[in-house]
Amino acid sequence: MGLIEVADSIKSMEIRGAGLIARSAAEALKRQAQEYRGDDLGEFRQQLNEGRRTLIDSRPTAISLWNAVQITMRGSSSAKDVEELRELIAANADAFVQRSGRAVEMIGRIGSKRLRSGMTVLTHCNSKAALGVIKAAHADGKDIKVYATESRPWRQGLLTVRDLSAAGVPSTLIIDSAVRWIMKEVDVVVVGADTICSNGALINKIGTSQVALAASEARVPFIVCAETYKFSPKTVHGELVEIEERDAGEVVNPRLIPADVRVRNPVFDATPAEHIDSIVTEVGLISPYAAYEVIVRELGQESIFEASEE
Ligand code: RI2
Repeated sequence: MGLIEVADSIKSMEIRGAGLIARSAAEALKRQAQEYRGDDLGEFRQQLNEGRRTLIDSRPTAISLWNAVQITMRGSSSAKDVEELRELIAANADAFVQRSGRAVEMIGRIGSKRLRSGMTVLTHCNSKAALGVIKAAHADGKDIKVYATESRPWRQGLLTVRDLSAAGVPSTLIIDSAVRWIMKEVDVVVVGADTICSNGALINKIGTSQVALAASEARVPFIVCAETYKFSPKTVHGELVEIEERDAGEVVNPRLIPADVRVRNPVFDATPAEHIDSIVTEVGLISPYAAYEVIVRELGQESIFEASEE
């Protein structure tokens, strides 16, 4: 798949999940670099920069995409010729993809320690990182049951229950509006992340903040699973995360409602740090209030500088 096709697939959500879009973007840049046939360094750089922009613009909310592209392009301004730049991009992309895979595995190991046998977990949408935690606990022989929300309008909950069923984890699908009613049977909520802000707020699939409110009210711990490349250096500069609004046709067939009725389809929302018990990252389980530290230590001052340049 060429870079434009990857960007289109991210936009149409054939490629989805904040981690997967990040890995796919890094690989798309690597392929674009490998396929460049000329020997003009300036032209090559320009093509890569255009590719970078196309990927970043494919979905606006998940910072994983921006971080992946930045990390893949890092050091490219000092390359002396086409070959050196090509090799740098390929090495950066490979390192990022490996890092991402290891991070999801590590999060599974760390997060699973918070799940005890006999627990009922509620998860929202379809997060590889969150499911990694649940499946790791199950693989450790713990008796875990899961409530999975449907996650309208895309119904990623169906992917979640299929994945859990294949792993042998008993799961029950519920509609999104059943969350507060079901919460009395839940011991812990485990969700993924599209972006973690420097103030510890979580940006994740629409409805996450309602799940967090219901969990907070019922004193059920709310755990977020996020690789460190899901933390946002842009938010350090006070930037607000753009919440993607998708086509209303994803929510309802326009022929079923009067023409004067407006339909909105925001696909992410923000959960403040106060409703988050902890964030499981590949470098450990942290308080949401340590988000700024994670940005500085794991993504580096360089990323904060790059974010200010955008
Ligand atoms: P992993 C998804 O977004 C969901 O919001 C999910 O919680 C998040 O990405 C993280 O997923 P979308 O692409 O990276 O379905 O943990 O809009 O797989």
